[in-house]
Amino acid sequence: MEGHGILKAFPKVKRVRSTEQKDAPALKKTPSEPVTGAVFQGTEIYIVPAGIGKSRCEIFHRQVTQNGGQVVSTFSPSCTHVVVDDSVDCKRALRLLKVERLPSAVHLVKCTWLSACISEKSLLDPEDYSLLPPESPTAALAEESNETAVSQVPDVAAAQDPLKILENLTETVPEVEEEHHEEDGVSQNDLEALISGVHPSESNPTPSLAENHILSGKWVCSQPSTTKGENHNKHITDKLEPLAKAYTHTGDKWRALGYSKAINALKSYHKPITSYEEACKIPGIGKRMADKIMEIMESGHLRKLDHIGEEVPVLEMFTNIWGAGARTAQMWYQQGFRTLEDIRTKAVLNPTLRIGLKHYDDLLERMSRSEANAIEKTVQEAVHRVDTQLLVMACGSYRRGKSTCGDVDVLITHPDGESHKGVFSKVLHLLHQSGFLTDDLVSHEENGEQKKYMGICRLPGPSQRHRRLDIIVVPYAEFACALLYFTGSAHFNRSMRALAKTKHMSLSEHSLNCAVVRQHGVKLVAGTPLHTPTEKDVFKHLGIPYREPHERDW
Ligand code: DCP
Ligand code: MG
Ligand code: MN
Repeated sequence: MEGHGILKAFPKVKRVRSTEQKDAPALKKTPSEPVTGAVFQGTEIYIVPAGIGKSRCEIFHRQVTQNGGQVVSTFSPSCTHVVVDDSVDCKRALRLLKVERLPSAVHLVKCTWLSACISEKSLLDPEDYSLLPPESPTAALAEESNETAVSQVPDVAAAQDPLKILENLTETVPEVEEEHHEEDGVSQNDLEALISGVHPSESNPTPSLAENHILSGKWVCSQPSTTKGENHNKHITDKLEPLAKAYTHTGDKWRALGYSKAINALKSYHKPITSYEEACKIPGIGKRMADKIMEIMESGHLRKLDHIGEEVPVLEMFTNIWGAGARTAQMWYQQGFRTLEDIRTKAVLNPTLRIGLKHYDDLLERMSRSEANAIEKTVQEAVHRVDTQLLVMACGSYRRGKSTCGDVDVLITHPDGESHKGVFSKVLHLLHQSGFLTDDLVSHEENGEQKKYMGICRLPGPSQRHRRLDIIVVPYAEFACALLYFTGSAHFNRSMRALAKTKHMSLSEHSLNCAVVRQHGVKLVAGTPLHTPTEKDVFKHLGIPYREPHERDW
């Protein structure tokens, strides 16, 4: 039954939909608790009260539901996660659940997983918090069923992950552990998250802890991406990548994550892998993954690829609509839709999806640098009609020097620190008026003193395509941090933020703060913004060499 995992992921859709429905205000049990985040979206969590205590249980419950998840009052096989107190071992957990073993799709995790998800603001890989020793009944079950089960079995190699080792030397490990040492069983972590809520804009799809911020013993952000070596294991990653993609589309995040971790590890490995033992030794590659790698090495093929479900290409086509994620795509598939024409004529579409569908082909295509430059110039012209002293810069992949760009990311600020105010709406008005902006996706997102626009534009003239355009207007005091953020790459940014954390600092698109106090991964003291007039200052404060934009292309 190879490929079973991919097909099996599908019944989850039902659960996802029922969660969506529960999120709908009319059906919500506790209307006083608005859903403010999406961290736990799609999860159905059972919290085993033993050892956790009532007050902490209630706090966890609130945090999960406030962040789009569902907490159930009894255990059922449809649960995605079962959370137990850190003192509970696997045997006891099964006893408490009154089951002999857990279905392979259910993740049995310590409650530090919940705390860490909340503080990291992302759904972390339960593998890192899993309760199961390799010889546990669940692991044995996974073995029997011949599943990849990357999410189930603790990855032996993970112990050698340099990131983990480094974390042991810094504040990050205590940040997510020992939370039940708090008085009355309520950790500061829980309290802080309760007070602040989880910011919805931080719904980063990639769990940050699980990501490799460290390469060859160094922080990703501290080394130039131009040293990114050749992929010596392309013959293997070429086979694993379609499988990772398939799992992403079917909504099997954990398997997708397991594969992408392995793919990253293989890509940065200094030589072609030649043996099973060698594969196992690489951080990010577990035994099961090593089996797959061996199969590819020996036969030149991966049988699992022959069993990718027929829904996968359909789901991929659906998620290629701007604004449609895996859950929307799965819902449509469940509703019987198979073509874009089905979506256009039969699906219920919000305005954003309608726009995404209308420009389906155009938005899938990356543009040349020269076209990105022409788009920047068009924006700049409008900006300078408002005030010639305004600074306008194309950031993102364009500033990193990529040969093609997925969109154009324009940053606007004013050196006097004041005159950026009011510019946003004037510029958008001018660009709408001239017909350059054709559709608005997110026309006005406030982010502190920063303002963001996401939309679609088209250069004048025949045969021009519609292109994605992002515009941010920022106060000059935040210029360097905003520029750094908007230049990316996203991976580079995550690495830099993780590095800042180890130095009791915090980096955002607004500022670099020092003297940040965190407890159990949660900020207790926001710290003091450092003076960062230029990007170079940010690197200097973090103690790493300055990297030119083209060296940040991780
Ligand atoms: N960014 C981030 N985290 C995200 C998304 C974006 O830090 N989850 C930052 C880094 C990106 C920048 O914003 O470089 C612009 O985002 P884009 O999505 O436009 O990405 P790029 O410009 O890097 O690539 P593309 O050519 O695909 O647009
Ligand atoms: Mg971009
Ligand atoms: Mn962008």
